Amino acid sequence: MTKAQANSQATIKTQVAIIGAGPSGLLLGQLLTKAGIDNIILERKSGDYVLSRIRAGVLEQGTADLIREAGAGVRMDKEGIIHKGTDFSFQGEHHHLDLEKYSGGKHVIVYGQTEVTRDLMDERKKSGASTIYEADHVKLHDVDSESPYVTYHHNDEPFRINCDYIAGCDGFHGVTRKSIPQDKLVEYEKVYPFGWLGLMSDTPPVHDELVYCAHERGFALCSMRSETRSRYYLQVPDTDTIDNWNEEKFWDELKRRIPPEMAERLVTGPALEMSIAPLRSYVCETMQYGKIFLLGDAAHIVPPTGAKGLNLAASDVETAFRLFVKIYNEGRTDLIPRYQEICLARVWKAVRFSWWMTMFLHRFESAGRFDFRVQQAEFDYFIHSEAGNTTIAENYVGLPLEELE
Ligand code: RFL
Ligand code: PHB
Repeated sequence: MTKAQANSQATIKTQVAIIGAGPSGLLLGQLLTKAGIDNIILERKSGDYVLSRIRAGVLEQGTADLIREAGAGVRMDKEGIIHKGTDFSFQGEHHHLDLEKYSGGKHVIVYGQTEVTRDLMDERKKSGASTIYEADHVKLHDVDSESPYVTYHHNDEPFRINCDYIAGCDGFHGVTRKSIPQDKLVEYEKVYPFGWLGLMSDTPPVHDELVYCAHERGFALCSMRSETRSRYYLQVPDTDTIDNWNEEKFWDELKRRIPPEMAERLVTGPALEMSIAPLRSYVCETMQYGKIFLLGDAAHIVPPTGAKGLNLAASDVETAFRLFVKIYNEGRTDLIPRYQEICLARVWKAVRFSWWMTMFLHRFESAGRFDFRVQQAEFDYFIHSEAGNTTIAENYVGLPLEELE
């Protein structure tokens, strides 16, 4: 445990206590450790459990740069696949969008969240910084005082961490946001009436770019993790559970929603994983309170249609990290209010884009014939206009992040 000192009361001292070892917590921890700022990560689950969650697949260039800065980019640069374009289909008609051309030369990298997490875990292990997995009953105390602390149980033993700041990287259902007084929380939420059923398989991807498919039967997405591993999604009603589905039914439905020439060459195979994720937009504008900072899914959730969740988490991490460096190296606590201002400006733009992509591409049960024709006209307009291509491309590759000062 670097710099942190344990005493006989099992009290540990650190500068930043990080709650959650998902990508936000691990990335922040790695950057802080490299900058000489002591930190401890508390994670409720085991490391293997964290790695078993299949989630994001698309990294913006800014996210990739931050992962490199954290010293965890070597495998990403070797195995990640650069995508200079992305594809759309409407009722089976296939269109290519040149991301590079319409975003001023930018691209995205296809590299799974699981692999990002694994690389960050490996680097953390090498650095000797402390991560406590299977930390139970994590509780935050005196968060608006000069001496905040965190208590938890590990192997049924109680522990206490005295710290300067608490970084809540514990996802949507975490404990950190719940530790902010309810009357101080400013929240916004929208729940969509459907979810995404995802299937991962060791089969070659059906296309060399991602394909976002709008169809009257519902949305579908063809994605990938490598040249031999595919990831596909289907829009399903929010009332569906995994018991409503099996692999054969999944592949049959996918073939109906993707362009016919792709359906013909689609290689199917056994599912490595199948799960349903609900779709929601949520923003907690109180991203900082007392000594607490909220980062990533702890502060905001977007539907996955814009591939923005992990990338927003990374931009929160970048802002929090630059702020902690200013605080510890230059005593600049006056910059603390900037955290929320900078993050929210980017968050709301990504929330808007993710909402728009969801409305643009999904089938709404409540929509009538008129709405469907308007959706078709909107698709036609966006896909065939320079302005339409530009607005999708510049949002998809990621909007810029403001500096602290
Ligand atoms: P995480 O990953 O949820 O990690 C939070 C961690 O905190 C732990 N935790 C606690 N630890 C201690 N004490 C407690 N009381 C705790 N409560 C919780 C949890 O166990 C967990 O380990 O949040 P983080 O780090 O902010 O990362 C956010 C991303 O995971 C998320 O935004 C993305 O996965 C969203 N997302 C996508 N994002 C993209 O940028 N590009 C994509 O292509 C993309 N695709 C997706 C996605 C999310 C999806 N699902 C499942 C919602 C595709 C899907 C299907
Ligand atoms: C994924 O590969 O998991 C993925 C890709 C793009 C998205 C959402 C998910 O928009």
